[in-house]
Amino acid sequence: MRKKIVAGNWKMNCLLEEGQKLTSEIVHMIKDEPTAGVTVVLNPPYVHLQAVGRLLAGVDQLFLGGQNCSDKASGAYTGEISAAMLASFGASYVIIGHSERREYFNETNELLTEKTKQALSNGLHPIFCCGEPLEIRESGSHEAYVKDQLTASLFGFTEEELKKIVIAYEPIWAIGTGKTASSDQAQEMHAAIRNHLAGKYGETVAHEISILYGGSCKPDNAKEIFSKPDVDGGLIGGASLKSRDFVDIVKSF
Ligand code: 3PY
Repeated sequence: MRKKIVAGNWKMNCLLEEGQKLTSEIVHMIKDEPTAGVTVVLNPPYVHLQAVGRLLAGVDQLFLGGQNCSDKASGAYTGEISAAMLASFGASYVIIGHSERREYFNETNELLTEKTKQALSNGLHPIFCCGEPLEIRESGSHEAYVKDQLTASLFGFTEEELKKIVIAYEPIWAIGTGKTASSDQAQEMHAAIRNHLAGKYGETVAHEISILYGGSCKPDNAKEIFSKPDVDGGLIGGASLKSRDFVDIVKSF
């Protein structure tokens, strides 16, 4: 059985107290409401990792994650945060290659391989993001585009390494735009991604990989999207900043 995962990507939002309040509310709701069988990951900004991690401690289902990590292990890289540092704060996951990082910080497929290596060698599960911009979707080459991203960044990893990676398919045209891929569009891409993984690593491995949908996922569309056979959860942006919405999404399986 593949893991069902809902991960909140807070992006550059929440001051310390807001982040603590949000986390406490999520912790209480998750404890009080049945969401068994879903792994929930909170990915706050780096500076809140310790405070959020303390609030998550001891809640079985809840895990801490980073939004990024360095491609380097350590050294004179001012402003960078290593995967080992994230792990030392109790993180279990790290988002790699979000489209905002690819676009605004020029992160390339090659760099993302190095970041993924760092994450894996420090015991973190990378949540590896892929997805196409609007013009690629409109040209009809979205499957090829996303497959190329995965091939370029991930296909050098061994089977054992790949099994630790979570894939997040996030069509860029659905991020922060209020537009969502339809559940059929999501299923089509998730199935294509799984097929692509199967072509390299075999069906058994491909069926073990959780593939999350991201891009304006909300309580009112999560149920429909999560009902699709190849959708194993979501990477949630804006709605992860509202405890009620986020937990309702967690309850959408
Ligand atoms: C979104 O839903 O907007 C995201 O970018 C999730 O990572």
